[in-house]
Amino acid sequence: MEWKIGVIGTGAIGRDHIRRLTNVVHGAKVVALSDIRPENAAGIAKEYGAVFYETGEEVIRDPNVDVILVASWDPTHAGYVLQCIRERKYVFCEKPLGVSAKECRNIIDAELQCGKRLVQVGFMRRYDRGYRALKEIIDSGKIGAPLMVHCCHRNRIPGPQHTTDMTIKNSGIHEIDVLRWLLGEEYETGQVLTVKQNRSAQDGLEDPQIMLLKTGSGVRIDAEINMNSHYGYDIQCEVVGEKGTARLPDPNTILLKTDGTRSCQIYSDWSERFIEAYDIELQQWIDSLNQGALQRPSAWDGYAACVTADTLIQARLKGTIEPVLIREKPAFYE
Ligand code: ISE
Repeated sequence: MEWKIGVIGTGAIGRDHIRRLTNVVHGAKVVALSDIRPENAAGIAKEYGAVFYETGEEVIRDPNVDVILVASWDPTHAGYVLQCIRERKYVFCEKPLGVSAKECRNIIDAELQCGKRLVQVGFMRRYDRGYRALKEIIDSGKIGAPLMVHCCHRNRIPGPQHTTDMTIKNSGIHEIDVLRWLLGEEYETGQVLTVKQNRSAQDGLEDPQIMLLKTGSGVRIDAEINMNSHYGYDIQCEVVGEKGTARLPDPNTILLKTDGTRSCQIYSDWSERFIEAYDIELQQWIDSLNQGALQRPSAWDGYAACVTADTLIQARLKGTIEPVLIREKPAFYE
């Protein structure tokens, strides 16, 4: 079967997903799209032979559209996802699921009421080969129980709209999700440290920030979220266990030895670094639609990540350590 997909948002990630759904993924066809910049989206619609709509609502309502992919501006995600649930259409929503825990709670309530899982959230790191290998090692018990995790998430430069809150809610949210998944537990408390600020950070942007999290079993996590590394896009994660450590591998790159130097390329952004993870993620999403059994990350995972991000933002503003208060998980999401 070929799933007819409507894409909302044709910025960097939306456009990349349209290319992927058309040229890489089997069993999918992009048939409709929209974007707040119509001049941009109309051209892409023409290029891919899709119908162009002025609004995302029209994409969702189109009877020719079976399923939706939301890749628009973060504050619009929750509204589109709720409309998809009302229309009983499957929806893949790029992270974050909403810009507040409240928005995500509304999505969970709507999905529970509908009685069918329709939502998958685009936390693509769970599909990355390196993170999967790391999870296998943790689960095998080879390094004993995890005690600490040290992470860094470095972007070369931030986008022009980037804000201090987005460092946690749009960037650090990847660490929040992937570490919940790696460790298989929820967070208990969160705190944010601001360190000496980078003078090249845009006006008003607090950068870098360090997120500190403690899980229910007491694992301590520190994650540097840095928007101005200048040298490249660099994702690191090391898990320290009772009997050993395990570190996320760098992606495959050629080690070059020439002119008395050793060097290797560092990717410049997430679309290169996680290209394979995105491919696998969307192929598996389509496969799961065929099987009628959605995989995770679910709306619940999107909610848990958002509660944690909200908590960290509060903790940063107040300069305190805050409890992460996640509501009881409904059996529906087990
Ligand atoms: C961007 O929106 C992403 O989702 C990337 O994966 C992340 O690394 C980057 O920091 C975000 O701005």
